Amino acid sequence: MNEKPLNSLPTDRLQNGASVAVLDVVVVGAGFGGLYALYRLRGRGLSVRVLEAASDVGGTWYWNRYPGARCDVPSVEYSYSFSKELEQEWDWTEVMAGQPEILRYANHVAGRFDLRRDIQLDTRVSSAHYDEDERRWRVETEAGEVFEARFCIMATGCLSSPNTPFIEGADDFAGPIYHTGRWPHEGVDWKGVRVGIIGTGSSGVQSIPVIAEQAEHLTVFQRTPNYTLPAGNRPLTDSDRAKAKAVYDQLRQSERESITGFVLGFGGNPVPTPTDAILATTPEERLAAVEADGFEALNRYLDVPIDAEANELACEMYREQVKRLVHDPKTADGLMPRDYPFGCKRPVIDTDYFATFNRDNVDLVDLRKGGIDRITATGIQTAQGHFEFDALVYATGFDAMTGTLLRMDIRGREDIPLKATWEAGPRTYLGLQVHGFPNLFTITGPGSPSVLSNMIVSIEQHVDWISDCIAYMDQRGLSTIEPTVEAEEKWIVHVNEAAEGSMLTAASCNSWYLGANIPGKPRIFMPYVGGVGEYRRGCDEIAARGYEGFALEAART
Ligand code: N01
Repeated sequence: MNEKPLNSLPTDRLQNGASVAVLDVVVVGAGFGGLYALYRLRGRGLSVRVLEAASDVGGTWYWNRYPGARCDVPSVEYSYSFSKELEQEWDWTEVMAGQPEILRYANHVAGRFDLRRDIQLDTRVSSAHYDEDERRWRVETEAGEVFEARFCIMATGCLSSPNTPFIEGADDFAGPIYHTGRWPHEGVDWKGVRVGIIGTGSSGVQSIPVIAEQAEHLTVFQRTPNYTLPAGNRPLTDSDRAKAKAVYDQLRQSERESITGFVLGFGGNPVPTPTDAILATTPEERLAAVEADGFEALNRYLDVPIDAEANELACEMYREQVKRLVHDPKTADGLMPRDYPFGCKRPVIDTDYFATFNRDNVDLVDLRKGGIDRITATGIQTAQGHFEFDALVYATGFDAMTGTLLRMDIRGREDIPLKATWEAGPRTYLGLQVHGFPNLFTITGPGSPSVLSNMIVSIEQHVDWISDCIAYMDQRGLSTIEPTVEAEEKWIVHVNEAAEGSMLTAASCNSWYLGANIPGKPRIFMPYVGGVGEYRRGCDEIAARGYEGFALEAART
């Protein structure tokens, strides 16, 4: 709940009889990005208000409450580093924390640092327009409230607009339809329920084993099998926690300098450094590796991410292990990914995913053998027949990275909409700013490591950079900052070059990184693949050179 009423904002003024809150900074979103932005900017003495559509803080962890939701980064790394006290007082219970625990952590942070008094919940932002005369952002909510601020920070998350594909007849279905990204807070009682689930990305792969345990019957509609690896999750012991707390400083430093923003992998063990070339192995050696280490055998090879032939050998090893785990050969075959490289999509982690298909109450419908025709009142009609259900689950993902920004009416100089500027795909400088949109910042925006990294490490880096930038401007009496066209163009070229030739951009890869999951979305590789450490150094150097590539305007006198 809000602890402070809106009318206690620092400066209000009347406009056409309505009250307008005037602030230094409006932050949109109270997930991990928005919470830290508020903490940091308020600490600089700025007036800040966070506007959040949800009824509480937590962002992605507020919405994604589906059964089995869990982080794919070890909990001691998927946590804030800005407060040593917070690090020491919070006790994670599992190597990879589940959604309820991460949400508790977000709430703890909001309370611990007295953030709630500047967060306005149940407030969906509908538009943000730049007023060139006033050099201010005018942010409006769906309820018609107006905020004006020198700076507007979009902390709206990368995976926050659910993708609900149009399937003919969905409105006719007699039972409930759930989306993993908008799960009911009261949970769902699956006892005695026949469930159909569409989608086998991270959300599907995580929820399928848990729903299967409770439902009478679960049918999985799979369009593309995924490469999913066991999370190796386990409870943390007191000794694990003590060890982690003793080395937090070194751990954070290593994360900041790393490529991905995390240094511990599945099971909380250090990410192994690959040493062998798969192309130099014999079929017998590869088979022996699978026999000894299962999916983990794939971690050994350094040529798999960079060489298509090597990658295909790894895919064969992957399929071999699926065959070993799934008893029914037809189901095993259906679950085997083919025709696209290992590592082209975000790695999925699971707990007992393949074993779930050995249960009597679980069936796979491999949509490659005949797709969904329509949803009926009683189930799903496919080219392979009709399947009857009491409830349906869409685990169909998100309009990633740009979806949430483009659903708002964001307009920059000359009233130009962001939608028009990004018509052919997102354009940013450093994933932080867009030319033509002065003083608008995007936390973990497209063109930054964002979704390729430990999000909290990247969030903290962006917020710190933005906070330092605002301080720099205030110290020098500067009123606006925005990228030059040239700097933005150069950065886009660099982002594209960095991803070229990797599995991430293979022609056969249809990932949400490329926008390929949304019909009509331009196929552009959105995140920056150059690595968290190198990116951070680049951003710091740009700031040290007086914000090279940005145009800064002096305040009007
Ligand atoms: O979404 P997805 P997600 N008919 O887009 C299928 C993060 N995350 O929510 O591959 C039939 O990956 C679609 O099929 P296809 C994480 O970054 C993290 O699972 O397009 N099927 C696919 O199988 C992750 O990468 C965690 O052929 C349809 C699925 O739906 C990201 O969120 C947990 C369809 C969508 O998979 C997104 O994951 C959960 C249709 N019309 C999420 N439309 C962690 O572990 C779509 N599909 C931290």
